[in-house]
Amino acid sequence: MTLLKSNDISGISENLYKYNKSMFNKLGKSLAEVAMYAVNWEKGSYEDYIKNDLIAIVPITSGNGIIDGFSETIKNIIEITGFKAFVTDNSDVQGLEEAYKRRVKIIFIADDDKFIAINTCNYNIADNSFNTGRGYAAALDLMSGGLRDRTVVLIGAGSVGIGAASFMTAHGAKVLVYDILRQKAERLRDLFPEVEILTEFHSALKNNNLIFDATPAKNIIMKEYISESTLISAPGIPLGLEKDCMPIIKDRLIHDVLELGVVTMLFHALS
Ligand code: 2YH
Repeated sequence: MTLLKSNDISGISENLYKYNKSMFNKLGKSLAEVAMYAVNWEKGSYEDYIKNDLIAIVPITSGNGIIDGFSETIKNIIEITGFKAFVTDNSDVQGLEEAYKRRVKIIFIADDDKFIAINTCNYNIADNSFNTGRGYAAALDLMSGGLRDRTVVLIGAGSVGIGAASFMTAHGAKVLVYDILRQKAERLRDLFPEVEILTEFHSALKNNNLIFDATPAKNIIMKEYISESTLISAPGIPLGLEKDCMPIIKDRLIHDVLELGVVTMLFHALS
């Protein structure tokens, strides 16, 4: 799991408008609409939620401590969807107290291992890794014109991979999973029996044009795997593509540091 550094998130807030626009250009939907699709949102317009629901982000000091700019960036990502959010003045328990006193609907908190959004009314808990997987799978579905009966090579069977597989199998994709630890691939296959385990992903990447990279490994996707029809969803930090792939794939690549995962968490917590 990647522990974010201040450097990883600098620049996100300033570029949110541009990011939302590029999402629309690639997928025909805004960030919020992709997230709603990812969580199978069935509550219609979210205008009333925007009017009534307040969201708090509580900084957490445990482990490696507060990441400079993290909470503020989460707040800004949430606000691009129209919701009102604030970072509590205090951290940890006092921050939680502050959030409850202001009667917030959703609380975002993250330590070194887990990042969740809690719905204080219905007790829903939205996990960042699982929802990042779902959000990016929804993006791949939209970018490809639908995953039904299409083959997707899924690299990485951790919690992001599990989230991705849950969306993709539910939408009729044929998922081929590879993990460097076979046991993890088997655990994912136990959850989704229709998934097939790959023992070697290089030939699978050469022969398939839909790729989901759910690993934090560097340089595993090389230029030779990329054809004119290749589409890649890659939430991993750092990005798994070799540098020389970028000019050819950038318009057919979904990748960010936090944005889509956070907005998908929000809609999961609200649903
Ligand atoms: O970056 C992380 C973890 N790797 C989350 C894992 C979720 N997939 N956590 C952020 C820690 C934030 C810090 N405690 C703060 O500023 O509140």
